[in-house]
Amino acid sequence: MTQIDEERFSRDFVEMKAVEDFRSFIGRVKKSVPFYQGKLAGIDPESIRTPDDISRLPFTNKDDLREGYPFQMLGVNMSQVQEIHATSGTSGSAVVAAYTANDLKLWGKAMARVFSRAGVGPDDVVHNAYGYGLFTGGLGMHYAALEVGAAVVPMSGGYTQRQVKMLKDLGATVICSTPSYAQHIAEAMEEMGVSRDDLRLKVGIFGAESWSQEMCRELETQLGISALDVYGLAEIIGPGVASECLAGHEGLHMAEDLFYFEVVNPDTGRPVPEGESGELVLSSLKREATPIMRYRTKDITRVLPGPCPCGRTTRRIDHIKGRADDMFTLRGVNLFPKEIESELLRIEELAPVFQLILDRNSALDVLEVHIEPKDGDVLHEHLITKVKTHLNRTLGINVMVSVKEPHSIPRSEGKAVRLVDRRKLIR
Ligand code: DLL
Repeated sequence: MTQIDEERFSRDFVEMKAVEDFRSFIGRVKKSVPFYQGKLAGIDPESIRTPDDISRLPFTNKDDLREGYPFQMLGVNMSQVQEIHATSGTSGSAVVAAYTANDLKLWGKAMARVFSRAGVGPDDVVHNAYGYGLFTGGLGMHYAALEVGAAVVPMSGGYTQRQVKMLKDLGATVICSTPSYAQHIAEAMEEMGVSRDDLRLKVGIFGAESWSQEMCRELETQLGISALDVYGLAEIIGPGVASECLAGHEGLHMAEDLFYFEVVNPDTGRPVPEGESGELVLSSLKREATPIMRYRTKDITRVLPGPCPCGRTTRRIDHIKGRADDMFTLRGVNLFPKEIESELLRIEELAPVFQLILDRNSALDVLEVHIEPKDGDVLHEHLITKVKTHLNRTLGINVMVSVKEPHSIPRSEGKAVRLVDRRKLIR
């Protein structure tokens, strides 16, 4: 069966199978993971008959995984583990994600679907600029290329001028990186006098961070590609949980036969009606080494209604709006960094980089927006007024604006740090 066939099952079948798979998943994790033995004590797997039954089971959150560091969440013997990844742990201890041989097959399958949705196959050369290492981006894309029979160039991040040279010399048709790093590569191309016509790129597979539609359009124009969004997280599998197809930005197809998903109200934990925004909750139904039940991702999205024109029947989620952690409130307006990115990218005089510094002035949150002019000669006063007025008109917020020297805002080689929250440092 091809990846496409697996994504065209009838909805009734997918939904019936999902509950069945969930039931056996509960039985399995209850036996194999000590953490779930405690958490699921008193719950009979056989009592799980409907999505509503699932929605009443306990959640797992990041603190549970941190407390389980390094191996308490392991559901197999170490002799069965073949690969171990970990999240960076910048805001607490790291979280370990382990894989058995079957888990690596599962990951390959999920990632092959990502590539097949993007039209990538044996004739393609994949330039992989996601970081290789403990981060799952590099190897996830690598396995996808192997699975669909494409040639892969394992660039990893960094050495940006060399990235441009290799893109050109090796005739890459596919680029994989974070969207912010792709922006940096596009900027380097311009400086090196390399145009999109010197490259053979046709598609970009971008994810691991929030990015706006404006950034997507910019990358499509700069690189001459379809820029597709891919979503995932190490705790569940890595990249491959969901991704866009070539139908034209119609949302991200969920691999819902491999990963059970729910969207819940972040305050109450109860499911939201279809189409309403909430927090994505994921269960890695088939994972052996570190299986996770009802994981609170903190990622905010919604289920898109109706079928996709591409013919796949899997449900789709909207682009991730942001992480619940990254949302801030300015005088009553709730905002995610991506919404500010959308607006800044509409201002022509600005380079496509920015940083947001969030601080607290007595009881009120204040936001300073760091921007860079595209052209060093532009009047700073003019830019400051323009950005302030634009953000006030479009988002209804008052911000401070600081114009930085060209090339002084740090460029990202992986996940960009868009928001520096100084309030957290004060607390
Ligand atoms: O970022 C896996 C990945 C690698 C996804 C390459 C796509 C491409 P983690 O490092 O565990 O895994 O970070 C997971 O990144 O909970 C989201 O907050 C964020 N994230 C991932 N993909 C997207 C996306 C990888 N497409 C965390 N849009 C997740 C927005 C994303 N945020």
